[in-house]
Amino acid sequence: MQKTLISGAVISLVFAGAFFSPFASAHAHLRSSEPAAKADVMQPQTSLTLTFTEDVEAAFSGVEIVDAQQKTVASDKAILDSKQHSKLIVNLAQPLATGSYQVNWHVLSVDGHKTKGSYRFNVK
Ligand SMILES: [Cu+2]
Repeated sequence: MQKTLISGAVISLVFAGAFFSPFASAHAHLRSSEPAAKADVMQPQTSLTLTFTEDVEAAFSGVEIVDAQQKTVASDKAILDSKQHSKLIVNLAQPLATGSYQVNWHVLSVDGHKTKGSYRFNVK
């Protein structure tokens, strides 16, 4: 009886490890963005998309856009793409004026890990 319980517990641990370990090291890093990092954008920009390596929780994730004068650009709260939960969409209040912008993002991955980063792009 005792032996059965212990081996049951060991088997459960092995299964739990096999199930969780692929996710444990897989934090949500920025895979790509639109506009892309360091891009020079010509067309009017009314939204930004950020695609991560893992699905993220929109409620605990955010994107801030600041201009060259360190002023925050007015935007809606980042929302998840309805079909792709690794993609955040930020709609801007107005198209971006010519200039240099920095995007500061922070996300909570569905595995419970927080990551953050930033990148820049230019509107020509
Ligand atoms: Cu993680």
